[in-house]
Amino acid sequence: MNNHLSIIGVPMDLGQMRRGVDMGPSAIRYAGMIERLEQLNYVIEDLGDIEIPRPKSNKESKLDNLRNLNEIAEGTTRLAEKVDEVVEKGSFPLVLGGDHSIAMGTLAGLAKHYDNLGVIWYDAHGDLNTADSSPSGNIHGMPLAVSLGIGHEKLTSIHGDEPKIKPENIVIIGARSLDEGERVLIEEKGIKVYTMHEVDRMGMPTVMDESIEYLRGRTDGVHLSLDLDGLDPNEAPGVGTPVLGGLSYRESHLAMEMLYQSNMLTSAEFVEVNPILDERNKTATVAVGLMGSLFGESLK
Ligand code: NNH
Ligand code: MN
Ligand code: MN
Ligand code: MN
Repeated sequence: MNNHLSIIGVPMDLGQMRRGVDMGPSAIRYAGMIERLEQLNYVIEDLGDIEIPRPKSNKESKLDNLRNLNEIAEGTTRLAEKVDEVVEKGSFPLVLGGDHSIAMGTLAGLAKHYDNLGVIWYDAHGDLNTADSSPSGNIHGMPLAVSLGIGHEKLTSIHGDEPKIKPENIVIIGARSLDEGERVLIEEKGIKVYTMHEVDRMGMPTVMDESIEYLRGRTDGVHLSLDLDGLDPNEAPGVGTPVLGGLSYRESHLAMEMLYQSNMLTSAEFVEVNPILDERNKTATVAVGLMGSLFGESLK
């Protein structure tokens, strides 16, 4: 693994309706992220936080079932430029959310450097909605669709007009809440999904072995987009849209360890940590623990 890490905080809460997720980057830093990673002998630079615009008044904010569209496009464009820069100089981007809408920016920045970027989407949700299929108008339910080039032009054109990823390079893990339109898209595009049903039946070791093997053959880089609500709300309560029956702490650690051992990861983001909804910063602490495993802790 690249031993230069660049940390980018994204205090974004505009992609959903629970305030507080903008404090995610602070909560994760406060939980000791830098110290934890420094012990693993990485060269770390903390680039601080991306500037995110303030939301408009409520009336203006939900045009076309896309809440805070313009502000999100602006903030994620800044993130894309930063991620692009970091990869350009040969460092590993580690992005801290913020709600999951930020993934549109991360993937747009990465897309400038990979023709076949692999994406592991670790999440209770598919985030494959469009304005037409979204039950909420919340853009954090849309970033995977947008990155495939499906959605509002203002979002699909962030940092480049081309689709940022291809459907066959995606693996979704931990899904247990998929909207109807998302199921249709998964079917239509042939996106690989390990729902909780598959994780329960096959076990995490097989799910990760298969995912790694699947991506290794077809990708030239792999991004981990980890939504903390992929974990069970008992273990990660500080998230805006908790769904029962999630991945355990141990399963998630194993997944991170196997990703480290695969030696294929080229970028990562940890999103949806909301310290206001949390219990004593537990969810940020879990995130930092998972980073420890992702960056090689168990093997030292
Ligand atoms: N699918 C729902 C929506 O589009 C919920 C999305 N919430 C998430 N996604 N946290 O990861 O609004
Ligand atoms: Mn570049
Ligand atoms: Mn998500
Ligand atoms: Mn989610």
